[in-house]
Amino acid sequence: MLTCISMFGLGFCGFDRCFVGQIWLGVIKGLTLGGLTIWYFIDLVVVLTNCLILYDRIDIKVLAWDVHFKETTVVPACIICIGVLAFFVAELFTVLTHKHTLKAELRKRHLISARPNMDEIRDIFDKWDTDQNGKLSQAEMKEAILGLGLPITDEQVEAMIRKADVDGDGQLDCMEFAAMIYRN
Ligand SMILES: [Ca+2]
Ligand SMILES: [Ca+2]
Repeated sequence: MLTCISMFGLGFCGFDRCFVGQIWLGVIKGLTLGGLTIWYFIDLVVVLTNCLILYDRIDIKVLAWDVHFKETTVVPACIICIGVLAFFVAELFTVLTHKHTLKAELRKRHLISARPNMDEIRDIFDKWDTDQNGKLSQAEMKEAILGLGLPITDEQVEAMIRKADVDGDGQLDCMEFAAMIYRN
């Protein structure tokens, strides 16, 4: 359970410390936004390391942690930990592969040059933005990428947008789209 809390980022709000009964540490951690994220990462590493190497098998007793785990939960925690890590690595790999393929495909079709300038990118953006609202929605992205003959699922488009969506509105404006192409 602590593995889940930590891995899904809830340690950032202090939920991990609250969960093990350290309410005040949890509240302080939450108020300081995970100790300005540094504390969050240290705790995350402690919990994950504990899961992966089955440290002491049942205890975490470092950095003011004082937790005693039931022996039966150690192995499931390790499995959850490996599973979630594998999921994140797989998702990152898929996104990187798709971004790479997308750019390569655009080049192959001479839609962008080897070093695309902003005009080239804006041309593609305008073509893909079929409702002309200045933003690429998930549906517009998917249609355009499928139009290039690249198979892509809703989940993959969503992950691609999520990685590039700086203002978090769930769509890509021209600058976000350009940054995604340039970052490759
Ligand atoms: Ca649009
Ligand atoms: Ca956006």
